[in-house]
Amino acid sequence: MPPPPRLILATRNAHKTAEIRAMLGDRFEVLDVTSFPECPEIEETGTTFLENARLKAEGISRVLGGWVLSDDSGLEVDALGGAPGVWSSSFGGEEGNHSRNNERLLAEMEGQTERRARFRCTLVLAREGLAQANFSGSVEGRIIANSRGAQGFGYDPLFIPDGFAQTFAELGESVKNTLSHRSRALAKAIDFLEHSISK
Ligand code: ITT
Repeated sequence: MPPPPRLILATRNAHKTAEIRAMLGDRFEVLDVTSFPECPEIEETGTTFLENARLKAEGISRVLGGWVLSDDSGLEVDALGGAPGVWSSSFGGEEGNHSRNNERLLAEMEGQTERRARFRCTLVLAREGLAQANFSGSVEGRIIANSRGAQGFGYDPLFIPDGFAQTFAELGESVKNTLSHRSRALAKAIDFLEHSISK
């Protein structure tokens, strides 16, 4: 059997890599940019998930050459007019500080009766510096008033998906991967990935 084709993820978020790797199984050799120290930090200057996903996929594939998949994602809260949205990773004031992000979200939602929210994810697949395709997915749910659960990352302890009584952080990766925004976007990408990357 030949080795599986390589797919590089344009992310430094180890949780995204773990989820995507688990969902793709052994179809691809999945690596992320932490395996390539020569990869630059890509500035996310876009105002939409698609723009930022495209910047990351094109920027990394320009440097590494092969097939690169990026993920730009975030949480939209109706009572906050769609915030934190594309700024989800720095909502608490410090990029990637999930506990500060969650503290700010809890503070902003205090006393709010409208708790509806959704996670969104856009994936962009690029090659040689050019985007080839994009895929999006979302999952509806609500924000609770106190953090619950220790699995997952980011806003997972504050988000209960519709149809469930537990947060993503309580449900864990195997359940989350059956219904998350990321899994729904990836399900749409699978055919394209298998047909393009194996050639
Ligand atoms: P890369 O840019 O390196 O991929 P990142 O974490 O900075 O990593 P984003 O810019 O796409 O990625 O920001 C996504 C943020 O949205 C993430 O930091 C979380 O705060 C939130 N988020 C996205 N998907 C999530 C999920 O499945 N569970 C919980 N929070 C999530």
